[in-house]
Amino acid sequence: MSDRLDGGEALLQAARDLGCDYIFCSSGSEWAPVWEALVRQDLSGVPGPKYLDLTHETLAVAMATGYTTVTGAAQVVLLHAGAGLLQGANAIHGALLTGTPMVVCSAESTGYGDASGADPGSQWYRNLSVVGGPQALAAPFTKWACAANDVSVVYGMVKRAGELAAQAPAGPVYVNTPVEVLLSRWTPRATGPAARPGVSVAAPPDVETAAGLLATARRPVLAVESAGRDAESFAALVELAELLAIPVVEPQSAVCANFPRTSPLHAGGELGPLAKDADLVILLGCRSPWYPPSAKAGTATMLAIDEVPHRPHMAYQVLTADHYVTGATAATLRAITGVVRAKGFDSGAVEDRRAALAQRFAAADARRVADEAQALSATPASTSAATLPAPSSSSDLVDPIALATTLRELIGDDAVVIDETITHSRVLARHLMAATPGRYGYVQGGLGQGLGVALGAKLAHGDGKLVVFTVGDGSWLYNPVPQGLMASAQYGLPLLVVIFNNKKYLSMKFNHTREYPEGAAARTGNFSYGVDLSAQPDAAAVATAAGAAGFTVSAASELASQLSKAIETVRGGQTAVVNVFLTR
Ligand SMILES: Cc1ncc(C[n+]2csc(CCOP(=O)(O)OP(=O)(O)O)c2C)c(N)n1
Ligand SMILES: [Mg+2]
Repeated sequence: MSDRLDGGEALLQAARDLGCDYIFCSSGSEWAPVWEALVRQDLSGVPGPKYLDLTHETLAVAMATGYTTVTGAAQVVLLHAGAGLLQGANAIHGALLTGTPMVVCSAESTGYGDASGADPGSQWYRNLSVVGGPQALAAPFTKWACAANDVSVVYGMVKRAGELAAQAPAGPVYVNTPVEVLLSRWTPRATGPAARPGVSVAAPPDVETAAGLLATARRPVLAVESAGRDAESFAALVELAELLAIPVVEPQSAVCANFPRTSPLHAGGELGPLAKDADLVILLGCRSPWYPPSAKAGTATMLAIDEVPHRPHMAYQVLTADHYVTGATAATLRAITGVVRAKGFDSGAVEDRRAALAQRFAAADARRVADEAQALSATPASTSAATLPAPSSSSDLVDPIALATTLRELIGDDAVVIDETITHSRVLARHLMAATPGRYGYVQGGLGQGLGVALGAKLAHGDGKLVVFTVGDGSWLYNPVPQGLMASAQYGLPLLVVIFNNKKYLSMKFNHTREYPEGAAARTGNFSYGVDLSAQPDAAAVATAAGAAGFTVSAASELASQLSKAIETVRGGQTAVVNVFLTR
């Protein structure tokens, strides 16, 4: 046996030169050459990516998404053939929606065992081939997909793929690295660290236009979905909004904390009512401001500020923009703020607006506090050991607002919340009151990714940071739960999982009734089709069987004490799954 270098080494060298911290792998028979290269890396002590064996493709891809969401740096994901790629497709599509850069590789065979040289194994001939190659499968849900058809191009193609993934709009790319290619001898040439992506800078005339519109607007409103993913952009938005007293809306389509919910300038989650009376609407990293898409509210001038306003992955998008300012968010906002400061503005009008917005915020916040008090009034703060909890009935189940509020109070300001709830997501966003970048992130795309995203975020944050995963009972069932809990234990990634359990797909019931308000189901109350989850397994028991700690809250009186115990468990290093039964 010789230790000659092959395609596996070329792939690993590309990952090293891309600065990857991790390789997230869901195993397949094509990856022995990479495992060989990793063993050589261990033996030589050469610094390079660490390797994680993950037992489901959704988990592998979603962990990469969670990790990169925190660090910003693209990672490599290895899946198996077309089959593993298809199983990972849901999460790769999610990465495309979130703009998460990553390099996904899987393989095919080029010789099917008839070619001279290494034997790929009969499974590639019998079971694994895909007409058109796996890159054809990957193309619709990646930024770019291609095959490395010769070992001499593996290194260059994977490295360029990583650079391409990081360029705006950032997203997943796919490289097919055939088995025979990975097994071929490789002679390294021209290797070296990859370059960081450049920063796109908005054109000065566009910045001037934007600054002019902002400085003269009487009733501006700004909508933001994702700009706060980057802490610098979050800070730059706060500076601009505070300078001009601009109300900031985080619509339902917002996917992360973008602006402090505690700020008097935070104007909630409904753009329509404010836009209707506005003279200027600013869309900041806001890809879908209206629904229906063409139903723009009001007659305001529309100013879109975004690094890539037209999302190439969207089949249909109506921004209704009058002006585009295209450039990296933080730098663009700072440039606009600079021009506004230099040119001046009507500070009297701005101060009047600031006072009015503060009043509006105080009223909205008083309503929030009242809603919380009412929800919590059904939830005694604690139960003494001597008092047995009353048998649960629907009346003493937990109100979702009480759960969101109690969670906020118990997890502390530093914790991170990854959310995959559906009908409860607005409740959570409103009551979590995220005030800092990274505090809150919503999982985008199909269900089942959240556990992986949360584990990836925990991997990036390391010990000391509490990572909370909030999830609906239906969404939890879409997650690879045993596989995720296995990874949590194996790699020391404890999470607090909180299941918002209404024993149903409530969102499906809402859809059904919206479409058939007077239909047979609405008339009879028979929602046994597509909604009912009463047969779901006991989530706490499943968690316990998989090595986590399981908690069940079926009465409001138990909520705070069980959540506290669960948080202690997580701080002690073990994942805790808290299954909370809700009133709705
Ligand atoms: C992969 C995938 N399959 C199916 C769906 C459709 N879907 C959207 S929401 C939902 C139900 C979610 O149920 P749950 O998490 O309990 O939330 P609730 O509706 O009760 O608030 C389903 C099945 C989806 N979004 N993704
Ligand atoms: Mg549900």
